Amino acid sequence: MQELAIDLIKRAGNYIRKEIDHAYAIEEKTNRSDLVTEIDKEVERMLIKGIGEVYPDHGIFGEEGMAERPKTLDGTVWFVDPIDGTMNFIRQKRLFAISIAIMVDGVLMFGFVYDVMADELFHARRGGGSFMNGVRLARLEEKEVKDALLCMNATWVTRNRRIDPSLLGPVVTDSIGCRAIGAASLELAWVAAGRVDGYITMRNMPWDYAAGQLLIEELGGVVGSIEGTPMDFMGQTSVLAGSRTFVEDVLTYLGDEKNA
Ligand code: 2AM
Ligand code: CA
Repeated sequence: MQELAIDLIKRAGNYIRKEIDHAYAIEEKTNRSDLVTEIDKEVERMLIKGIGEVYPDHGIFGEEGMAERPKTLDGTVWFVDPIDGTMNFIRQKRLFAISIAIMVDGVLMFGFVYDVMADELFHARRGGGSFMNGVRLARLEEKEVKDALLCMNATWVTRNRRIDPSLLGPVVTDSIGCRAIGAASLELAWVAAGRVDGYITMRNMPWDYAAGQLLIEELGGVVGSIEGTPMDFMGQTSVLAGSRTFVEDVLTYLGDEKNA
């Protein structure tokens, strides 16, 4: 499965790099910041076809819905995001990723995040560690918020529909800085690589976070919801990711604020 996933990702990466400078159709999905292009759809079709040829009985959750989604997580299921960070793909032509995770009977077994333009492939295998371009990544450093470089979109500290904007403000204030990439899978991969120390978002789907989650867990880190609950992989969720120390510290901030 790992060999197939990496082969498909590399082929899809070549295709994206070839098409990125050509004209392509862009559509809005739920709102004007939620975009899909014909490249996203074609890459998802390529990935689904490639998986289906070798494993016709595996389920596939693809973001763009090019295959019928499974009803449950029984058996082997693949979470596929053909382009995570479509806005970056369109506007910046960099900092977007192909994200694939493989789950067996509800347990994440493999995760792949491929930064297409940087040619950086992050991969993890349950019990086998996490790697970037084949080089093993180090365990996450345990860091409290005050020593952490955060990764979070400014959306969540301004007026928004999902969280009181005053809750995460103190976390940003006390941290050593705040960055945002705009591609969740890559933000999680950067936590795994120690380039940032934590990632927070209020709005992610399993194909955004599943691969990155395994990358982080294999390095001793924690990925859960902002309420401190485990992921359920069946719908939209918040994500709080980092070393155990970081995650527990953020939960303390949120608890203190809620109880104040
Ligand atoms: P996408 O580019 O694959 O849509 C942007 O901050 C991050 O959030 C990206 O990883 C983006 O993935 C994801 N995202 C954007 N809109 C979303 C939505 N409505 N639900 C879940 N994730 C979303
Ligand atoms: Ca996508």
